[in-house]
Amino acid sequence: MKSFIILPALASLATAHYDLVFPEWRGDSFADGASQWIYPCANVTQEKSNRTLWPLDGGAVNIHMHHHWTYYAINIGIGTLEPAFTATLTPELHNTTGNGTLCIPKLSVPAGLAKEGDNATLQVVTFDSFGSALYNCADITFSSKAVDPTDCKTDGVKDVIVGAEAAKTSTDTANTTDAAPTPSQSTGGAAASFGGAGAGVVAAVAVGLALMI
Ligand SMILES: [Cu+2]
Repeated sequence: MKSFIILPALASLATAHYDLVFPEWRGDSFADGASQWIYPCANVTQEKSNRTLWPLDGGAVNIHMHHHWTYYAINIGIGTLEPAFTATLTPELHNTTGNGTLCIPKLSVPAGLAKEGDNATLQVVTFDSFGSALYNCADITFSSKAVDPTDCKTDGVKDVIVGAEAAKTSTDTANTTDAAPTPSQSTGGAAASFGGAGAGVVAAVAVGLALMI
């Protein structure tokens, strides 16, 4: 009986999800036969073989988020044909709130991971607090000739590293015990607004839970 309650909720979520704008995704994961729920690349095959040149030390990623909030991770597999995603480019947990576009201007690739001319696949994973995950992939070639997109911008999406606000707040608290005022104390206001953002994230998570239920 429970599945009758859960399935309509999943169906409504299926109308949203996200688009991978840059690097150009492997293919339209909203098309028939594709589903972003399917690991590892939304059941989009490499038949069209479109590849985007991407800088050796990492490049831009532009995602159009349709959900109110999500966690995300971006993984990479080096190789041409369905490489295994053995490395992550997001070692810290990211949380976005708001629907709109997220531009990561330069997602770093660890030195030595790839060399000129290597093919690879980027896997973007968005997931909720239950671990339900959505996938999209983009096939790339590492190249010194890669050109950054001119239209990558963040609009309507706030991206935070989970736990970063708490760490920053404790650092600022430590700073206030210093005898002399320091320039870092001027970030107190920023810390306060970070705290506000943290509350917003909690609220957004609550909204997300409400939507899932
Ligand atoms: Cu969705």
